[in-house]
Amino acid sequence: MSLMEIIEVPDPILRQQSQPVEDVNDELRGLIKNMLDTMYDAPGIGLAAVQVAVPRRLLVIDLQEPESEEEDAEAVRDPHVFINPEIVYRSDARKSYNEGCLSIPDQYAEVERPDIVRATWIDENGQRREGEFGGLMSVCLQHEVDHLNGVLFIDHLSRLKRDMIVKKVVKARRDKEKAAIL
Ligand code: GNR
Ligand code: NI
Repeated sequence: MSLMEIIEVPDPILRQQSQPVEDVNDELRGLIKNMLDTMYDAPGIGLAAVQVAVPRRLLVIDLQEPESEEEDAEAVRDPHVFINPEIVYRSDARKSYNEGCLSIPDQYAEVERPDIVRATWIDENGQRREGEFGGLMSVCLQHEVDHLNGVLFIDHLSRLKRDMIVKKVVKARRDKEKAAIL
């Protein structure tokens, strides 16, 4: 298992435009495996390649939702891989969700986005795919596609809230580094 380092704000890498994947080959499938391991370890429900410093249009999602309503139901792994995803339809209806981001640790805020989206993408076998998504899958897919365009969930908030969140992350990291030295 090979875990990758997750880049955090305000690293300018997160602002890069990710470039299309040209070839779905074993090297790419190796990267996908490492991204999934990194996402499960974090833990998170999605990860864009740019978050591990690879500015390519590639993202993974696993909502890790329990398969049944049972109290002790185990989350079954159900990884989804999206290569060169394009959102081709957004509903006018919007929905708000309390979002977080592995690149903005421990900070959450309500973000409003289209409720339903349709997307096209290529899967890990190089097959063209198309699908319609609602609920958390829709939220997560839009959050990840934003990453590919250098956009973070905090960009959907007021400048005041955004700046406050980035300051908090920077301070928390500084405090943690200080504690490690003492
Ligand atoms: O783990 C994550 N949880 C999450 C919660 C609400 C909305 C979006 C997300 S995605 C996030 C992982 C991440 O940062 N992906 O880019
Ligand atoms: Ni994120």
